[in-house]
Amino acid sequence: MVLKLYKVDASPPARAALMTIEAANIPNVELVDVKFQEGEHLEEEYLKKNPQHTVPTLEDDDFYIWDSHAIAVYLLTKYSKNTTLYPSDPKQRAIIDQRLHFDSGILFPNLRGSIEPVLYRGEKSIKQEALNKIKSGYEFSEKFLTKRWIAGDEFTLADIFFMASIRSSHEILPIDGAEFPKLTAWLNRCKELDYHKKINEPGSVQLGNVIRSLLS
Ligand SMILES: N[C@@H](CCC(=O)N[C@@H](CS)C(=O)NCC(=O)O)C(=O)O
Repeated sequence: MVLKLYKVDASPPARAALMTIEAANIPNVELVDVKFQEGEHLEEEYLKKNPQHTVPTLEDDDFYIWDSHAIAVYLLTKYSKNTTLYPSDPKQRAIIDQRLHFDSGILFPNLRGSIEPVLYRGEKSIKQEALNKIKSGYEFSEKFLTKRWIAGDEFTLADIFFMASIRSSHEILPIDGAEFPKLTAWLNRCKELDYHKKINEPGSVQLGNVIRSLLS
């Protein structure tokens, strides 16, 4: 078995996949850095693996899968069957899936939409409308946090994905602790985790620094 994860450290979805691998103790995953600046993700060799040219992409022998959410669920169901990160109980799983779709459809796209004009189109500021969308993601997340973790009493895959997108968004629009007390307390709990310290914090700061360096 050869498992390879193609990633970029500043990428929130790549960090979510990396943290899933750490949280579930999935061994022997070779990490491959994709040279974004040099356009490596647009080269033929990468496009054969993932025609959508996104990171992360997972290679499992001759099988390729991309989208961080699909990668995480694949890894957990294949290599970590009894994990509490993604329990088999239909209702628990449905809540986690709802949160994952929220990340995939709202949290991460709102972050990506806010920084893409700066990263790729030379814009020198982030539009207020884009910041409002990020804030709306914080508002919904605050409402989801009726218990300790994003999908209930237990730490799950949902927390890993929200950690990646929300900690990164915090670099662009700092979370106001008075306005979002539950979200702030939850993020502080996440900050205690080893893989947050090792993977998510430095990657988020790296992303923030790149954006700040491009803003006027
Ligand atoms: N929904 C995808 C989003 C992946 C994504 O947009 N990744 C960005 C980096 S953060 C990327 O690869 N951008 C390069 C491109 O789209 O060409 C996932 O969760 O994996």
